[in-house]
Order: sequence, then C-alpha cells, then structure tokens
Amino acid sequence: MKKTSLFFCALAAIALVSGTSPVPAQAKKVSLNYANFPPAPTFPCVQMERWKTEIEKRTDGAVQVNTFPGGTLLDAKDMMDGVINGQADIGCICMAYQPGRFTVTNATSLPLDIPDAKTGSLVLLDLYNKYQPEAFNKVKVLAMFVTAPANIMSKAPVAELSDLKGLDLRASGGAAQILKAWGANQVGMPMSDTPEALQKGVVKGLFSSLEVMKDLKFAEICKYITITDTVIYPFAVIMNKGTWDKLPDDVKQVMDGMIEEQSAWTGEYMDQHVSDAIAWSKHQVEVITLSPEKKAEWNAPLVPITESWIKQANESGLPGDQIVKDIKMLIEKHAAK
Ligand code: DTR
Repeated sequence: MKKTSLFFCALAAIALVSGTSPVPAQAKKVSLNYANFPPAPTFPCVQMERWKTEIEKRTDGAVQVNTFPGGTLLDAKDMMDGVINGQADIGCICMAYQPGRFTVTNATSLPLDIPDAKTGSLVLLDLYNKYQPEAFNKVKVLAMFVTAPANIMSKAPVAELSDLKGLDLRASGGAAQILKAWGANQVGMPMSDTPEALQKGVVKGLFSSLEVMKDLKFAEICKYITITDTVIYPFAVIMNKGTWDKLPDDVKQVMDGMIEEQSAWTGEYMDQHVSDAIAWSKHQVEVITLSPEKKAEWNAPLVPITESWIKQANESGLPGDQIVKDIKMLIEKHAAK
C-alpha cells in the first residue's frame, strides 16, 4: 500500500472511532424536487423514476432527485406555473390539459396518424427544437414524449358512431376535439381525476392510451375497448429556469445529454407497456376493432379539425401550414427508423 493510502486508512480509522469524517468536505450536493400529477405506477412516474436513477448515477451522486408522484407536490393543472414559480424544481406536464397554452406542440395531437409513442416522442421533440415555442420561455425542457395513440375504453360497447352519440366520455385537448367530432359528450379532466369520475358514473368511459387499463385498473370497470388508434397526448418535463441557471456546467451537460434519450426511452416504454396492458386486459374485456370501411367513416368527420387548426394558427401569426407539414414529414422520418 502506498504511503498516502496508508495515511487515509489511518485517518479513516480515527474517524470511525471519533465519528468525524476524514474526507475533505465534498462539493455541495444539488437536491431537486420533481413533481408529478398521476399515481406512481403510471408511465409519467415510471419515466420520472428512470430519469432520477440515471441522473443520480451519471452525476456520481452529486445530484439528488426527490420525486413526488400522485400530485403530492403539484397537481396537473398547477404544474406549469408551479414550476415557473419554484414550488417544484422539476415538473411533468400533460400539454393537452391546457390546450390554448401550448399551441405549437399541441399540434401533435391533431389527427395526423402518429403510429406509436416512440415515433411521436421524437416528432414532438424535433418540433419543439425547431420552433422553440414561447410557451416554454420561462422553463428549461428536460424531455418531451407522447402517449401511444388513444382508444375508447367504455362501460358499454361502442361499435358504431351512433353508439357514441351523447355518450359521456373523458378526454382532453386534441383528443377532446375528436370525441366531439364523433358526437360524444366530451368531458374534460386530467387523468388523475378519472378513476373517481368513472367510479361515480360522472363519465361512462374515456379516450386515452390503453396502458391505463392495467396501471389504473380501468379494466375492472370499462369492459369494452374500441380500437381507433387516433391521437396522442403530448407531455413535457420542465425545470425552473432559476434552478437550471444555478446548476454546475457538468450537471447541465449530463441533463442536456439525456433529453433525446429520455424522450425516446419513454416512448418505447409506453409502446411496450400498452402491448402488455392489452394482453393483460384481454381476458377481462371485449376488444372491438373497426373494419377499414368503418375506419374511413370514423375518419371523415376528423378532416376539418386539422383544417380549422391551421386556419386559426395562421390567423394568430403562427405558420400553421408549415407546422402540420413538418409534423407529417417528421412522422415519416422517425417511423422509418
Ligand atoms: N392520455 C392522456 C395522458 C395519459 C395517458 N396515460 C396516462 C397515465 C397517467 C396520466 C396521464 C396519462 C390522458 O388521458 O390524460
């Protein structure tokens, strides 16, 4: 053993006995609070735990992330402003819950046939990077991802458009527009409020990605699934700007280096988890599929949604046509991978 090592061993031994540390005071640990709105088993929280683990590992413990699932620090509606105001350092937002606030990124939830969550997550991130929307000016973006395409989960079977007429179904944002176009009675609320609304009968089903059949046990109450694969919900993980500015450069580098990886990881996790949840629910629920003719019939009322979004975006000074063109081009680019 080298002389210096012997010296540190001796110091350590003294420290063990005396209870003091021989190691010079380490650089101060950064401790970050990360808020999330849905319950811990759901995918936004699974990706949060993965990010925490990776960040703590890749910064050799210099960063500690304290996670708060289930709305224990901030709930869905307060998430964006709560992070801007510093009530949490990091938060996870579902952009569909504030449709007017995230116009550019919410364009990914137009009925443009994003095929899966991994493709959609990379499309969303590229779109964000290209347009740098003003809505995110007051935060640092750490990841962006989307759900798998939405399907109908309901207490009664939905096989025809006529079955949807006046049916109370829960959806938000772009998905809400689609339910309305199909004639359903769309009810808006965050996913975190949906289990209770289903229990109490306030809604008779929902329109979302299917992993919640397992994660939130909706298979126990919604006995029918109608496969429409229509639209995704976009999410972002954001950090308070002041917190970001104060981080050491090497920590910033680690977090920047994880943006694309975390976004793709979450999309992939979501896609796999939806398959698992369908397999898991299959013996408890009936899965209704639409014939190609019926799918065409269901798609027809959706066409004006994109047209009117482009018109409104153009009127508000955004390049609406270009944004939709970009999304279509990005879908092709990422789906081909
Ligand atoms: N589809 C959106 C987002 C969503 C999908 N799965 C979960 C799980 C937990 C929270 C949100 C979501 C929605 O229906 O709200």
